[in-house]
Amino acid sequence: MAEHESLEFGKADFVLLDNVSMEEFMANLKLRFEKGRIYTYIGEVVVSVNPYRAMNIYGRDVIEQYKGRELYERPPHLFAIADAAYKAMKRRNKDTCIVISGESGAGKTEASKYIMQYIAAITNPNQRAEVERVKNMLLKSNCVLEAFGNAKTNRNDNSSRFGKYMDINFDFKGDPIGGHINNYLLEKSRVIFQQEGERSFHSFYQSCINDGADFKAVADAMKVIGFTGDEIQTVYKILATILHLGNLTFGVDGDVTLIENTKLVSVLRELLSTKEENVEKALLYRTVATGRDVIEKQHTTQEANYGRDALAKAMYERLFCWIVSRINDVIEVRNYDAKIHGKNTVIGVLDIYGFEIFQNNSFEQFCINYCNEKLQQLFIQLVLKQEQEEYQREGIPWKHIDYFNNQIIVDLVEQQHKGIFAVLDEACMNVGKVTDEVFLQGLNTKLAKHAHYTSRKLSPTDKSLEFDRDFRIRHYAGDVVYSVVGFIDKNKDTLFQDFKRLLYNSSNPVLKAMWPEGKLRITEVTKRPLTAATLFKNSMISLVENLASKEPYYVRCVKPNDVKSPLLFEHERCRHQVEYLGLLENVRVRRAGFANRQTYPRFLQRYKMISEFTWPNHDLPSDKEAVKRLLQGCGFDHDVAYGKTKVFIRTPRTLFSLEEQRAEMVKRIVLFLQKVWRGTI
Ligand code: AD9
Ligand code: MG
Repeated sequence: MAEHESLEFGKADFVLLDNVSMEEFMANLKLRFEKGRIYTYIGEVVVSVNPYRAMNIYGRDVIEQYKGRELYERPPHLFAIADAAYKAMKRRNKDTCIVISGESGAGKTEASKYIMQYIAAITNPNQRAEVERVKNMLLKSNCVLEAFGNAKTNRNDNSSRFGKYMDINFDFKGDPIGGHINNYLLEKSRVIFQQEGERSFHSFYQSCINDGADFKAVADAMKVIGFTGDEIQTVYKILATILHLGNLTFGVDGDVTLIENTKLVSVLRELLSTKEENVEKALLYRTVATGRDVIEKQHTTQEANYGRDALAKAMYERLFCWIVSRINDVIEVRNYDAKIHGKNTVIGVLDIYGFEIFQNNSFEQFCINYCNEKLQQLFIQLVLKQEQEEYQREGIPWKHIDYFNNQIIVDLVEQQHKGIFAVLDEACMNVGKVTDEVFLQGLNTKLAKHAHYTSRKLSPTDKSLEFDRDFRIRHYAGDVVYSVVGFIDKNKDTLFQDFKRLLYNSSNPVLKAMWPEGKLRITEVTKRPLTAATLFKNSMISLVENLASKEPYYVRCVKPNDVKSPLLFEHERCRHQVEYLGLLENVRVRRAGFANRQTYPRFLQRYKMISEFTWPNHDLPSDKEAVKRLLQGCGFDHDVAYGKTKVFIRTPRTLFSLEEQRAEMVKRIVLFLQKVWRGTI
């Protein structure tokens, strides 16, 4: 806790509230927001409120103030949590991760960038060239990924439309030597459709309309990262192709489907470096295998429209994934020695799309909100549940603190056989014409009794839900009505093989390389690809496993209002977020709990030198007794509890004091040994 910070700014740590009530929590949050103190702790968790204005708190001078300091020594800041994650990694040789959560527009992406800047600023004191290169790449990658993966939505002008998890690898000196980015489901439908008031991805406007200055910055960043001139040109050709596809219309002449604006075909051919008739053919026909025969089947206009849109979406998604993989190529740990020898630890930074509710919510919102449920579940598991379970297991007196466990909603979505994804996949497996309504009927049958699911059929009087179209989920962060329209198509995510072949046969090698599966003949394409829902679910499960294997640090972002105002603290909006993020429960667990715990042998191993009873060895009946004796001797007995296998230390200060005493002893022992060696003793 940052005691030197004056109380006029409120309490720097919610743990210090006089009473842990919603009123006091909110009063403190508001006071601090109004005084420009946007960060507040709950122990080691940072609660951040989006200031919606430039803050003068991220400069070099501020970085210097946080470098190497302990959390409680300075006012709450993202830099302090970044430093804590960095120190923990360095000191204990442990992988750590920083998980940033909060709803759309709450400030996650900005926070992730400040954290990366901080880590870049405090490392590589010796200015090693390779490390500087890696740092530069990591920072530059943000600009490129935002251009292609972010867009203006009605919730946020710079909304992330993909999930991003970045590992930063460090060598034994603690310098970044590489990294890796995992990206999660891009909202590609935005390429062909945007809700009123929204835009497509920034990249389209930068390449041709009105964001010219940004265009230069992105092109420069791509060059620095190592994209070749040909590659950058291909990127812009793909963007242009997608824009032209948007203008392409189909008509009918008798029973023949045709392209209305034929001039566009030659433009597309030019952009894609492919033969004219191939483009036209791929847009109007698809090759199908019937038994041993391969025939060319003409599209209906509806199918042609579907094919065109699928092509535009797939080209953009493939482009995005290719950009990520090109960035990964240049940031991957290169140094052979660093890979093989010494320790190579990791800090992971997670910045995903936040929970969102729009006028019209579709498959993408469903996936995004499920992703947020998963992260909330991880927070509950690590911060609220396991913590309390450990106290019970260790026999520490503990009064259980209640919280809402959203596992029930996670199950509703992902459970095998009867979860929403399973019902969706089942509907997609059916042969013949499957409609979105059939999927909705499946949900109504399987989930009729679920407390977090409803639809018009199940609640006939609820006029806010449309028959045969809507279902509503009671999420941890609020109710969302989803329209099933498009769920089946988006889940199947079919792209006709003819398009893949078209792109693979391009004479532009960069484009060709993006579509390796285009070399398959239709008769060779037999396996049914995994559905979008299954792929997303699997990627979320492995993401959570990965995060859970690391030591997590949390940033919980709060959005103060819906009008992007730096002045407005909308009480009800904020209260709702504090509630669903479980922040009050977090304070309660933290307050009643202990900052640190260690097994008795481990504790002794580190601190035995500071007590005459334990150094060099103790003769007490057990390690537990020895630890008791040591702590009593230091006067810390009142601040600890003794569990069955571990000692629990309540306040960080006790731990720091132990560390200081240890450092002092180590110094003395070294001096003593030096004297012995020199023969002066
Ligand atoms: V989404 O889930 O990707 O839609 P985020 O990532 O949570 O969302 P983002 O970081 O993009 O939100 O923040 C939204 C906007 O708030 C930014 O574009 C800034 O204008 C503003 N913002 C957020 N954090 C800060 C900050 N620390 N200082 C100043 C900020 N402005
Ligand atoms: Mg974001």
